[in-house]
Amino acid sequence: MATAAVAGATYLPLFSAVLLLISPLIAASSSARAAALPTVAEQPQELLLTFKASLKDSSGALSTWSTSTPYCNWSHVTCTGAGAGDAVSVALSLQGLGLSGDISAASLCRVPGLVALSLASNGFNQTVPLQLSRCTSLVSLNLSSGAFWGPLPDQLAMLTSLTSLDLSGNDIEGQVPPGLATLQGLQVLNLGGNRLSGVLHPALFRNLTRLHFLDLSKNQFLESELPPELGEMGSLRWLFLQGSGFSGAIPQTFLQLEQLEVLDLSMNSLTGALPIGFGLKFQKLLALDLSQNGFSGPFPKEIDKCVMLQRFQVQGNEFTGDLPAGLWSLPDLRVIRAENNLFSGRLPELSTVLSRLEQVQVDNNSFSGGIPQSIGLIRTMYRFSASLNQLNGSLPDNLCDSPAMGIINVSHNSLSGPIPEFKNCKRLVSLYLSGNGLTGPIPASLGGLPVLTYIDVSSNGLTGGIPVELQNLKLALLNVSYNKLAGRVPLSLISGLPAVFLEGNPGLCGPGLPNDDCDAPLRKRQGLALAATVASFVTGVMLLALGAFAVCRRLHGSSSSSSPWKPVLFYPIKLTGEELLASFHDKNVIGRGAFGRVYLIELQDGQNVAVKRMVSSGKPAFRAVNNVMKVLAKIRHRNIAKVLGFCYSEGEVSIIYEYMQMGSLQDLICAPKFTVRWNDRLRIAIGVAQGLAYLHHDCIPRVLHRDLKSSNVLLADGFEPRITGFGIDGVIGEKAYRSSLASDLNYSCYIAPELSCTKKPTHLMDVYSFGVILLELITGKPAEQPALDDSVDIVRWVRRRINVTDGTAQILDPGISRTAEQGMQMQATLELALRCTSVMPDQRPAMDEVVRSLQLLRSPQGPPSTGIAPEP
Ligand SMILES: *[C@@H]1O[C@H](CO)[C@@H](O)[C@H](O)[C@H]1NC(C)=O
Ligand SMILES: *[C@@H]1O[C@H](CO)[C@@H](O)[C@H](O)[C@H]1NC(C)=O
Ligand SMILES: *[C@@H]1O[C@H](CO)[C@@H](O)[C@H](O)[C@H]1NC(C)=O
Ligand SMILES: *[C@@H]1O[C@H](CO)[C@@H](O)[C@H](O)[C@H]1NC(C)=O
Ligand SMILES: *[C@@H]1O[C@H](CO)[C@@H](O)[C@H](O)[C@H]1NC(C)=O
Ligand SMILES: *[C@@H]1O[C@H](CO)[C@@H](O)[C@H](O)[C@H]1NC(C)=O
Ligand SMILES: *[C@@H]1O[C@H](CO)[C@@H](O)[C@H](O)[C@H]1NC(C)=O
Ligand SMILES: *[C@@H]1O[C@H](CO)[C@@H](O)[C@H](O)[C@H]1NC(C)=O
Ligand SMILES: *[C@@H]1O[C@H](CO)[C@@H](O)[C@H](O)[C@H]1NC(C)=O
Ligand SMILES: CC(=O)N[C@H]1CO[C@H](CO)[C@@H](O)[C@@H]1O
Repeated sequence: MATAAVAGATYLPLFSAVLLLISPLIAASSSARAAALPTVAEQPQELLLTFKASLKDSSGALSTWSTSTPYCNWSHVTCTGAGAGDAVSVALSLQGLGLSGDISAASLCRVPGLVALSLASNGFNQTVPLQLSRCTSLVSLNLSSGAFWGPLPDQLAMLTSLTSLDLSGNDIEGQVPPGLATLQGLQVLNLGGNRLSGVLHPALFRNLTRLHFLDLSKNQFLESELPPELGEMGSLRWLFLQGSGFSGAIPQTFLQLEQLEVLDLSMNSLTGALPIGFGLKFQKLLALDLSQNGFSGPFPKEIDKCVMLQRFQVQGNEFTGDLPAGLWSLPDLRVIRAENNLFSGRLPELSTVLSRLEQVQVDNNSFSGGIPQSIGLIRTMYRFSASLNQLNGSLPDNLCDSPAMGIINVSHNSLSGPIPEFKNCKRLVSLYLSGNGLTGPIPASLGGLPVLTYIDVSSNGLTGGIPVELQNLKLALLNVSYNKLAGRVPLSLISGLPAVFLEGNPGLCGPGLPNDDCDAPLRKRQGLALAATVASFVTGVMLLALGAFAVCRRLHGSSSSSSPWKPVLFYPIKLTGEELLASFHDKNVIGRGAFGRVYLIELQDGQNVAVKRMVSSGKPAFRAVNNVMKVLAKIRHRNIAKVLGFCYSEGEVSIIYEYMQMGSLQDLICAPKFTVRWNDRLRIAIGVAQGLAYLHHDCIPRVLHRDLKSSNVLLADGFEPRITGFGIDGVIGEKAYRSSLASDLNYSCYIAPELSCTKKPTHLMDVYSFGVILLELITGKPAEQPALDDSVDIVRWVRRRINVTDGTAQILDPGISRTAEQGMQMQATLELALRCTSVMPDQRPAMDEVVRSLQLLRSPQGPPSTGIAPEP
């Protein structure tokens, strides 16, 4: 411990004193180490500071690096092994700090005991520094996504201690130097997502025998066959070669990769048949992806030996013959994707007890025979899609009885018989039956399926009328064209449906249809009252599959018919639990965030409310939620959106908020052109500041927002903002709150950097988020990705530009015209925003001070603007 902590100290007298103390110890150790004893100028501390000085650290992430603290205490530095006489091992974790500039590797590499270096996710924009090859003690080097370009230096081969080398996600080009084969200790090699080209040298693979992770994916210029030597890397567990221009067949040697857990060869130009025995030894394989290649021939039946396989993806090839029967009964298999091949034969019956299949996609093959009766009995199945085959027979009655089933697509087959009375399909979203020979009526029971949204029964031989019950559904697609349907089309369906969805049924009648006189044949239907709900029809069929499926997966707890959803309302609005549940539809989604989705719901009286449906709540108790919500509902301020109520069901909470017709500030900013005038932007800024100041300083008890972002700023008439989405941490609990936040990187740029290292949230974290909104207003750019070619967030974007030029002209939104005075206001606001987004919390102003500063700006004599003084 003495060596480490003390070598870092700056007091020379103390340093020499300690040297005296420990010199016997040093003398006793090897002479090599004595020789390596740093001279004063070469103390690790100084070396690291030289290294820091070479970097551009525009966000001040390395501000703790200074002579006043031992370097082991600096942020992003970890020292280990500082115990009795051991050498210290130093790890630098500098990923994601917005660093750029020149890397002074020469001084860095003289830091003794430097074992790990990560410069990942920064913006260096330079070649991989040759000097890094001097860091010979490095065990782990991570330069991924650091904006490095140019060739991969041969000299990296000197880093013979490396076990992990990650250069992924850069623009590295040229060949992979064969010299890397000297790195025989390497276990992890990630070169994925670069511009590597040429042929891979066999020596590379022959010598790297310890490698267990190899990623060469997404190097579209590699032109290589799969090297047979790869198959001799017996330790390989993860092999990612997708999207890299590989051609030829899979070498026989691959069969020996017994440790493989993931094999991804998708999106290459691989061809030929798979080697016989493929799968025999893959006892540990979890995921196999051969999709989008040119493989042909039958699929080897030894795949049934892959007892741990979970994902099987071979879509987009030219495989022929049966899908091996043993595949279907693998105990852990979740996903079979074999669409767009030339497979034939029958789909087998499955074990309904043991199968864990979730997704079966075998569209566009030549499968024949009937649909397996067991599909609907596999409780995990959510998607069965077998369109464009030659399946015949009738639809099984139980086809969608699986409690998870969301998507059924058996269109374009040779199915016959009636459509069964599907009644148990509580989560069915999409039902595609078109292009078969189905007969009989459209069952009225479909109208009772709670989330059914897409129905395509076109091009069959269906008869009878269109059931009025279908009006109960919130349909986005109802295609009944080209059948033999007749009778009156329910009114709301006519008004919402493009006529093409009805065409090809001469017997249908109603206003606007070729046959608009219904009275003659079908008098008996006239008595039926038509519900007033008007379903809106979206033709964007593309959206359906995944989005809609997500809805139905979320609908846990809705399987019983009496809804457990009872809203607690603090204002007189008309909304029942059933309506609420029925509105949780993809097409109503107006926002997605860390905590779940926000739905826009139109009430019976035409009023709109926004409902935030929390997904990963910590299952709080009703009583706790009720208490928190009561507090939130009492907050009254003209810049704060009302909390109208909430709905609680088995630990799941949805909060009902007031909604503003103009949408959110984010909608405005992300619109194709954000042209709101500066005066209005300032008004928005002041309103948000006032609302936030109210939460912080005037509410009893005080409330922290903790999720302030432009999508949580709603706009009323005249750009009067209302803050929404506050106080969620109180509802779901701190733990669930933090883990949700961590799961969503989209809005991470609003989150104060200290959140991850402090237990207790503070009002200054809200101030940071507010600063980010100010920057959005000033620059006219969205916070997450201000420049299209740039992956930094707005705070870094602005700080970089401030340092590059001394002016701020680049930063202020060029899209709006401004007077000289407004220009000055913008500058002053920028200054304020920089203070609010200071990395040091104690340098941020409190919200009441922010309000005062902004209001002063708007008053006619506004303060003279000084230059910008960003953080050091
Ligand atoms: C450095 O860190 C150690 C252990 O974390 C702590 O005891 C010490 O006070 C720190 N020194 C300074 C100067 O911050
Ligand atoms: C990288 O640097 C070059 C000049 O060396 C410059 O033209 C280019 O715009 C820079 N790229 C980025 C993303 O900063
Ligand atoms: C390299 O750093 C990135 C970003 O921190 C991280 O995602 C990745 O896992 C690291 N690579 C290795 C091999 O640890
Ligand atoms: C591969 O390993 C052998 C023996 O371990 C060694 O002699 C040879 O130099 C290595 N090849 C390269 C290119 O490092
Ligand atoms: C069916 O698969 C073939 C390749 O096997 C492909 O060319 C064709 O486009 C696919 N058809 C559809 C409708 O996807
Ligand atoms: C389905 O087609 C097969 C021939 O492919 C035929 O033998 C069988 O009888 C058909 N089944 C039905 C129910 O039509
Ligand atoms: C169903 O299959 C047809 C034909 O392959 C396809 O056009 C349609 O997009 C599919 N629908 C869904 C929801 O998968
Ligand atoms: C409706 O079905 C008809 C007949 O199958 C088809 O031509 C049309 O493209 C379908 N429309 C949509 C939007 O699916
Ligand atoms: C994050 O943004 C991407 C792209 O805009 C979107 O697809 C994704 O759903 C977002 N994630 C969340 C959790 O909202
Ligand atoms: C204002 C400011 O932060 N300027 C810095 C910009 O970056 C250089 C190094 O490239 C520093 O020396 C300046 O202090």
